Amino acid sequence: MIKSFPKGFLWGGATAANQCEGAYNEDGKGLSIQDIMPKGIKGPITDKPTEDNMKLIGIDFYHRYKEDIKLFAEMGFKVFRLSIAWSRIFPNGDDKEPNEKGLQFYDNVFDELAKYGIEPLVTISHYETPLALAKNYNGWTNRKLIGFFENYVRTIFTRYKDKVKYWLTFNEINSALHAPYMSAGIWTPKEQLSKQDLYQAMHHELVASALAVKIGHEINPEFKIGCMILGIPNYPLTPKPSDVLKAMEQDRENLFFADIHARGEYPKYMNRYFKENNIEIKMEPGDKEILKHTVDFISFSYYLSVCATSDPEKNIKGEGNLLGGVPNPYLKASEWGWQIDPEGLRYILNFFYDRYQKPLFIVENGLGAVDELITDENGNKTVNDDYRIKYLNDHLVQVAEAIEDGVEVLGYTTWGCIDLVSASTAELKKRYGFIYVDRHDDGSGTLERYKKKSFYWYKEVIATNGASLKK
Ligand code: BGP
Repeated sequence: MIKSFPKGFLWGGATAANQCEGAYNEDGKGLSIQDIMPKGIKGPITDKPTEDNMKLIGIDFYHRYKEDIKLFAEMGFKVFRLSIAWSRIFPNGDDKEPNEKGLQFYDNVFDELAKYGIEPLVTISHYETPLALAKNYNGWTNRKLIGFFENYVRTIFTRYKDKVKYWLTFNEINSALHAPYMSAGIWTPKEQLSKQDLYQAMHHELVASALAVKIGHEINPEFKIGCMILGIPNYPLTPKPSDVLKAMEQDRENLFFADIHARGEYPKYMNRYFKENNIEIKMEPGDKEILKHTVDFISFSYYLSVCATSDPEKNIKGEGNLLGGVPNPYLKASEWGWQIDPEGLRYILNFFYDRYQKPLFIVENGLGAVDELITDENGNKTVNDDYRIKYLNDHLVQVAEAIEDGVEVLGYTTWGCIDLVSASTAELKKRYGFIYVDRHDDGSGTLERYKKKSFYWYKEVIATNGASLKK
């Protein structure tokens, strides 16, 4: 029997505004970069919102949040991760005054969560930069974004200081190197961006993130503010020393971001990388001091691991969320080609904890799959998603192992606890939820919610604080 989960462990689920809220132009909301990318990162950017963009309606969380939160409460959620859509609060990003109706919406959501004793975990920027900041300033390449972000975080920290304790600054901040438009609102096409441009933009985000930590702690010293990293361990494809070094290098591409957030300064290994790639980060006086405001905890998403090889012929990129990598011959993949590796979660938890000795929070993990809605013997519509139950069970068993190893884990929120529109491909066919939403890629569907088999399974896991998991 699994006993490792500590008392007060934060069990829950995760979403992002642009993937579930819909109401993309209601109550004063401005457009976000997501509103003109109907096919996700793999498709074209359009010049204005088009009807085939599933995110414009999402799953209508904006109007149905009460019903959804009630279902989360029925599962026993202790925490619910959501993001604030920056463009609901500052429609153009650079506005002087916030949009009151946008602020009110999140007040309502937080109040609803409070009714059930569910702790909100709020991502401040989850792939949804206001479009005007992308078009008029070229997103985070422009240092001015730091000031706009500061205004935004001051506004929400002040407004919600008694309602929200846990905050995350930028979702998967390391993904900006790979998806600069979606992740950092950079309008210039990726192919035209140099490494200099990208790392300079990243410097701006990193300063903004540390500034948020500083401001947050001034506004409410009780705040717990974390960074959010796309977690993806790189294993050497073979024991060849050059493969091991390659894995180390690839890991550092991501660790760079966690290192700065957790240690408060640029890691030394980047000096060489910057020199060899002609990168010179332009810093302003005071930047180094701001970076010293380190996070209270490290959060990360975890879906898969990849391999690294020094052999160019074997360096064939497999599928993966935003990063991908060389497939591991020992692992099986999901229907979308993401390699499933529960033990990798134990590994990365230990790895992060050894490196930083800061509490960790797994804020995304889950299986995107095609679900079939059926009618059971009692006439209820449901999904027999045993594959999802197995995926989550196996990962949680490894979380328990990591806790047993001594790792401090604050909580676990499964990605897309209710079906929502996917980030990378903007489809609804790829479902993650415990709750099925009747909406389809052709736009049809009633938006009704149905409980899947995994709904009852997760409820039991939470009620037993993990003891019902199967080793
Ligand atoms: C992460 C993002 C999420 C989310 C998830 C699953 O990279 O932070 O927003 O969507 O991946 O990815 P997808 O939706 O592409 O299946």
